[in-house]
Amino acid sequence: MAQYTRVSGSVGLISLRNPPVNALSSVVRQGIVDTVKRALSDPEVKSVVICGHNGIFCGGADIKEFGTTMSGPPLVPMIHAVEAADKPVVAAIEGLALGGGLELALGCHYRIAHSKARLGLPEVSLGLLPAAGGTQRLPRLIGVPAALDLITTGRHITAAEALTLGIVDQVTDQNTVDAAVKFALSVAEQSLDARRISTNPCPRPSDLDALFEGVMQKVRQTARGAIAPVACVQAVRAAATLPYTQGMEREQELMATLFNSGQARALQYCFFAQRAVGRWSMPSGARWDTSKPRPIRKAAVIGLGTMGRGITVALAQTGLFVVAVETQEKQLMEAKQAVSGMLERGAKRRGVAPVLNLVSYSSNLQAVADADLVIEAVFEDMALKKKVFQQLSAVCKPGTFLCTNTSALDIDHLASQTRSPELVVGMHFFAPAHVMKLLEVVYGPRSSPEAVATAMHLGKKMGKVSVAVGNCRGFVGNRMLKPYLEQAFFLLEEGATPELVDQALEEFGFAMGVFRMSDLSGLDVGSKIRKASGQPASNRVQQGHRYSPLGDLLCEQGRFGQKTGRGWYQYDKPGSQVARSDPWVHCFLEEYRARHGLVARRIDHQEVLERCLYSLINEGFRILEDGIAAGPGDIDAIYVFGYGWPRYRGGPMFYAGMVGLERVLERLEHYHQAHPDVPYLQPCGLLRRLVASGSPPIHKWSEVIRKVHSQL
Ligand code: 3H9
Repeated sequence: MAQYTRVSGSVGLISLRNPPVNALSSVVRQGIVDTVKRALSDPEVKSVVICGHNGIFCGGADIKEFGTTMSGPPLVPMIHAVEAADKPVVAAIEGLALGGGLELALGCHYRIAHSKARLGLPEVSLGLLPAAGGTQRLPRLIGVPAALDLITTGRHITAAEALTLGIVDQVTDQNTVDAAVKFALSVAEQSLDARRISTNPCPRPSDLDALFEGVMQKVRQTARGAIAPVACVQAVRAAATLPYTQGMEREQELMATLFNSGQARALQYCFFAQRAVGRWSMPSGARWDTSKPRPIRKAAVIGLGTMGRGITVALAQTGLFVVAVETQEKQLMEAKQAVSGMLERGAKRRGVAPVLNLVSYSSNLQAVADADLVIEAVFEDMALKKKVFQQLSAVCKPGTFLCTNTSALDIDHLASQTRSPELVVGMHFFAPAHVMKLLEVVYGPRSSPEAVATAMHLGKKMGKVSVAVGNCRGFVGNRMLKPYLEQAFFLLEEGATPELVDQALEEFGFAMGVFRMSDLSGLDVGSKIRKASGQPASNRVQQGHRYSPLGDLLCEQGRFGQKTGRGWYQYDKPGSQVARSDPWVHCFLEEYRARHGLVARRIDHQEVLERCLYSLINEGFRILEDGIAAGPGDIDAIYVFGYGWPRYRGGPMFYAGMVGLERVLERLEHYHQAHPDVPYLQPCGLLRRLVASGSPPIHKWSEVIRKVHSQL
């Protein structure tokens, strides 16, 4: 709703009230229409201030209303009515003015912002464009290039930047509403002619065509198939080339296309999935989010390889004291330098002082004795990790949480090495750990809700999307990756090239195809792990199932990926990132096929996508069936934030729903018939159950999953 009072004698004060972010729900829009009318018809009122309750101006249109039947007054005419007012209307921007919130402010005649406020038009990240006049007013106010930047990236800007760009008229450190009321009093009698942005011409850049061509090219490249950024450019172009009314028509047309697209639905689903992963209950019924996290003041990291270094940086940047331990002196010195460099570069980027003093280094495990939480990040070897956990259990003060950054190993096995298994959880970071958003928090059967809550809370403080998952080999992300990688190898055996597979996946929207990604992360790591688990290379059958040793055979040639300058591709020099096709790999594949009597056949993009993605999705259903992930949204958040799954496709489980569960089932059946020795292609029981239940929408899968669990 919107509350109305008269202050300082002649200022009508309208306050938006819709916690937590004063989103423009139908009730709020109705409230604005009513209170603006009231202020304008009150002869005592000479000017109006619009503010938001509770320190937030407005977070934009109410996303929860999208996809429902909209009631209440529409946003566009509501903002027009504000702009058309014959008394000055001042927006008092505290906290946030985002999306429709900023568009409302642009409809006001003046904008005063608090110095800590953030402004932006983030609609593009929801698959939309600022369709309440934002694409037409902003370029008129700040020029086409700056508007294009803000609208196509959706980035939030500070009040200071907004002032420099000319979006706000004044920035204050004082009480924003008081400053806005004072301002409103000072402009009460002034002409509003030049203040109605929609009536002003849009500054037309001289090189308009070249400008838009350049921007469009850049946007298409970074969008990788997302349609909203492209529509944003088209809408701003309309502002620069058409009169306002026609520009608005174009804005609405483009919005209608986006609004009804699967991409907008997927992106909005991701928005809510990202927030929902923090609210989850353990299968025992104990809710970790109601069991309080314990405060962590001092953390420790054991093992300073790539992962340990990244985790150390991420913890220190959160403001925690960190003890970084590496038993090998040489590696410790190198790590110290690397961590300091990362902290300095990060601080420079963010315009803050580096927090080098928060990190202390030691080669002695005793140094972690008084840490509240320890994250073990030594090499992925169970025997080594077990030893570290035994030592930690002996060294650490009682109550210290012991976490492991393992990407696949059994958490419970590690917990059993300690005196207090309830304090053991997995904290699976993704490389580089100070950059990647995802954190899998893995609970074993004995992990206490307090330990899970503490790890989840710490992850959130570190700016991660933390997802609680159950304990099984590979947890959620890597468990699903296995069939995906396996299919990619099988496709090579059957006649595909790394280039063909990668191209299909990149066209689908992945930032990198599976082989380019393997070259980046290093082929030797997986190979070493497979060797450690006793899997013989070169064997094409393992445990009665088809297996491809291609990755291991490549490693035997010293081709570890980018780091050695050779992998599935060739690179100009070790460490270079520009992948070039390598005839050696093609010969290697031909020889391999000849050796094993395999006849290469033509493989198209569709088969690549179906086999790689559907086998991954199939494993996702198994994970839901096993109760390892709480729901499809958790799996999708993991894939979007940790594995480069294109956000505009919503994550693998959402994508399965978009494709149609019957279709996924039918294709899996087809491929399993063709490859009966590949168990990952055998459709999972839950998928069959969902199809038999009429393929309900994704938010109703939980009902079917509950039934499956109750029958187990
Ligand atoms: C738009 O405006 C379209 C128009 O141009 C044209 C229309 C014609 N609506 O993120 P948090 C909820 S599109 C409904 O955890 P934070 C959120 O779900 C909109 N609900 O907190 C969560 O609920 P819960 C353009 C919203 O402090 C709670 O608020 N605007 C909305 O980390 C707290 O959120 C945007 O894209 C909303 N608009 O971050 C802004 N916003 O507690 C989207 C938030 O039940 N929002 N909620 O889980 C954000 O980016 C962040 O939420 C924000 C706060 C920065 C505001």
